Amino acid sequence: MPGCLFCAIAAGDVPSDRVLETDTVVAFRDVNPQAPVHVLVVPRRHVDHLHALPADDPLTGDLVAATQRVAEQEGIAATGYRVVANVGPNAGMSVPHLHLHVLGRRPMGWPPG
Ligand code: DGP
Repeated sequence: MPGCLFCAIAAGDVPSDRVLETDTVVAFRDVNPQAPVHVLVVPRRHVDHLHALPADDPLTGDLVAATQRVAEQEGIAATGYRVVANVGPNAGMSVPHLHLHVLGRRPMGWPPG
């Protein structure tokens, strides 16, 4: 989608610190990390947010698989990690392209802010 930051990152037109790429998904480090591991898992195809992704779309499974691979690669699968998908303004979504935050390597509080 023209003007979309994460479409541009997925296409390689904007640089990022990539940790994983597949045919359908890219994962890169968040520019403003909130934990020692903070990776964004992003579909190459533009989807506005999680609520706009049909549950039976194969991309749903691709995003889950990529998230699991990132956690394994980053060494946080055994100790635990958090996955966050902000959807819309009340959640504080700032980049309107579906992304999963994968956060780890520190204990986290609950409830989130
Ligand atoms: P959200 O608030 O859920 O929409 O999260 C957007 C995240 O994207 C936020 O944690 C900061 C990150 N971010 C914004 N711009 C860039 C960028 O240009 N590069 C990278 N790597 N991350 C970005």
